Amino acid sequence: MPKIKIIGKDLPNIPWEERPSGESGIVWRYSKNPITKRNQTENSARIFNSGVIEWEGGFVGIFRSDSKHGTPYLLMGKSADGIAWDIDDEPIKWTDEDGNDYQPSCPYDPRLLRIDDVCYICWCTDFQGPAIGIGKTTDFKTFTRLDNATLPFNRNGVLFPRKVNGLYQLLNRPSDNGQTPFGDIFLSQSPDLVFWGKHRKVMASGINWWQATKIGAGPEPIETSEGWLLFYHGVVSTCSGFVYSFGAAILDIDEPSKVLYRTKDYLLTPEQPYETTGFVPNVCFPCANLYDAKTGRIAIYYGCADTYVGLAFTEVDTVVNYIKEHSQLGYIDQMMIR
Ligand code: BMA
Repeated sequence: MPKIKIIGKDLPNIPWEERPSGESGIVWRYSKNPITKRNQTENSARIFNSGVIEWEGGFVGIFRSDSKHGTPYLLMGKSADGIAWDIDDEPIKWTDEDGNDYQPSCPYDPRLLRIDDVCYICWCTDFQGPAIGIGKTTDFKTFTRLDNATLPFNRNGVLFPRKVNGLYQLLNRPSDNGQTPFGDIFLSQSPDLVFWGKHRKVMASGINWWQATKIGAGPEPIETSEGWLLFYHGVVSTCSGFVYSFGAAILDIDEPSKVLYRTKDYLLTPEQPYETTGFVPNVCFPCANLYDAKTGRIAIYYGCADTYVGLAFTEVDTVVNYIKEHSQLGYIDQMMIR
């Protein structure tokens, strides 16, 4: 039994592999990474930054697929073990709440989570520039797209798995229309997933080199007895372009715009060939996590080099204690900015 409690379901069948002997990382990679192939479906050139949840005893995923002409699509997949995936070749079809056709243009980087009995998908959508799109489903057969949650330009939107203080909580990252050489994490709140306000700043980039250029939220935050555990990506600009690593933070349970701790060092950085070589080299981009309340095991799904999906593992006691003991907050993180 972990000492730090995860508030969530017991999911004994999430993907898991013990930390290999000789491995000292707080987060360790699955030995058979990557878990998706380069041309996994007929029309996909690459499948990577993707969302996953437990569903009816197995798992469902909403996958980012870049087509061979370049446009990204969202594909649905199913898996019994969370590792071997059967992914549709046809994109998800969306309707609005009245049943009218309502397809997103250029959807990518989906996050998938459940609030009560409804599953939500947040993605980056084209709204005359990147913005946060939101949709929902209760059966993974019909998908309802809601109004976009933000104006352009914004990326890396993810909801919390429950309301806090009666409001839905959406992490997001104001951006630009291109490759964005800046970016901090903000929080927006809503009573109904339609009207968003009470915007708060959560965390800034810039404090350590690996997260100097920009940061962005990863998977849905995990509720623990120590606060919300959030994996997030951090980017540094180098002579050869951006390098995407990931770290983690603990946010206050009742006031999630307040950062309690965040890792000074990255937890995972591109080192393996499938992370350093691909369509966009040097990218580790976490988009999903599965967690088992009973054992404290956490499986993290991350995009590798914009080409594959990889899996990494950690345990709640290990990672939360590490974050607390190796934390460095920036000046801005400690200020309440409205
Ligand atoms: C970001 C997003 C991600 C991608 C990353 C690295 O701006 O577009 O989908 O993984 O760049 O290319």
